[in-house]
Amino acid sequence: MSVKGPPVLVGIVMGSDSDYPVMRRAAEVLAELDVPHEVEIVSAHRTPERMMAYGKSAEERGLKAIVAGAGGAAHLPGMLAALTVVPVIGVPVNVTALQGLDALLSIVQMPAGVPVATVAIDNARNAGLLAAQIVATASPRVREAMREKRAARAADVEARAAKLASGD
Ligand code: RP5
Repeated sequence: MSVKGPPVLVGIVMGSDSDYPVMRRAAEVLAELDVPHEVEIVSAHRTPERMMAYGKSAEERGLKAIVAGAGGAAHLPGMLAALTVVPVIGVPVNVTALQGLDALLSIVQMPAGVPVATVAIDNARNAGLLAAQIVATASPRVREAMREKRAARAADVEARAAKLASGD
């Protein structure tokens, strides 16, 4: 008997398992916010058919956002964005001699018409947070979880500021 979980709302994909140490941070923050997500390896140049199938089925599978990470020429986010109207957030991964600058430019410089929201090099956590905010537009529960997370972060900074000011 298979137990059906809640529908997956965010897809996290990456070109290679070598991207996973960076991309896992998107999964971590989505787990913290209790947003159902999946993690897949989908390479634009090594498995183009798999990428096509993933992009074409994203909407009907109910995905509300896709976080796509890749290094080097990094065409995965742009190609997925071309295949679906589900918003795509690209994560440039630092895996080459150019330290992620190649991936950053490749992902951020999409020609007009097919946008890819792009976060900083290796900042998969921000990509996860942005995906959660997209989900939150239709989910008061996730919106509240985001607010709580921001408040906790602000309280943490206040505590550090107070500690510094007290000379401890
Ligand atoms: C890209 O090539 C992947 O996204 C990865 O960042 C990079 C290197 O992949 P591996 O050779 O480590 O599998 O497609």
